[in-house]
Amino acid sequence: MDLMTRISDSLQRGDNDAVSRLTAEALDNDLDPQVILDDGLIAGMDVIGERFRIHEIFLPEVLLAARAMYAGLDRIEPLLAAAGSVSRGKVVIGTIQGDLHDIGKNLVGIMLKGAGFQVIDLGNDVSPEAFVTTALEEKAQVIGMSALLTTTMSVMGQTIERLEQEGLRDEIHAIVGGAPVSEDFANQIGAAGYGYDGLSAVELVKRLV
Ligand code: B1M
Repeated sequence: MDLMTRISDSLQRGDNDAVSRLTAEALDNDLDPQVILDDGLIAGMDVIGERFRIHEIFLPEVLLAARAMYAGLDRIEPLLAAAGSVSRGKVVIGTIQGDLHDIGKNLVGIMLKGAGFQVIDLGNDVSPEAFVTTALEEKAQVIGMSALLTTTMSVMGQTIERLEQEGLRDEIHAIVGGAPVSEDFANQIGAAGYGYDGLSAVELVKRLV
């Protein structure tokens, strides 16, 4: 079995020690961190998501898989986030109010740092007020919102409305991403852009700033 399949399988079993060890082994073998991320870690998490959706597994297994995902991410983060010394701009990121999923948001943060942006991470369950107030205080050019739940993704629109009310729409660009989010949805709520994954989020922020 190849290394990427072993990483994916170990993540699905929630075996964080194995994920950490195999990720280190892959890096020692000079495999590209982005490939380890896409073909090992995210591939394993996709299987978990599908099995959870069809009720083949339940929350405890998903939590173990998330812990294993972080064990792998800890290994590759320093390589993905080898940021340049000059800041290209400031981005406030967070997962929107009502939503506790933070793996994808953290990945986007790591990639932005790697591209030389200063990232202020507000964590998860972040209110529209907190996004806007922090962006103002920190003089950030971009607010990056992540959502994984269809039930609460509309809160992203409330952040944009708040920017509008404060007359900040031209100054602070609000971008969105996350599994249930699409380009159409981003246009619908008046976002400055939509990022499909970490790389496209970085490209988007580079264009906006
Ligand atoms: Co939850 N969960 N979960 N979960 N969970 C999903 C999202 C779900 C799709 C599973 C399913 O049914 N198949 C489903 C949502 C259904 C829906 O809304 N229609 C779901 C559910 C229902 C729930 C609970 C409600 C379950 C319950 O309690 N009954 C509950 C909600 C809690 C809450 O938030 N209030 C819940 C809880 C959890 C855990 C805590 C157990 C855990 C999260 C742990 C954590 O994040 N620390 C968890 C997990 C792990 C998942 C799945 C399996 C995996 C998510 C993940 O981390 N993917 C997920 C299934 C799935 O997504 N297929 C699922 C890996 C990650 C790298 O991808 O986050 O998509 P992702 O990020 C990507 C892109 O989307 C993009 O870039 C990233 C890198 O490529 N991206 C951006 C993300 N943010 C971006 C921002 C950008 C740009 C790009 O710009 C700013």
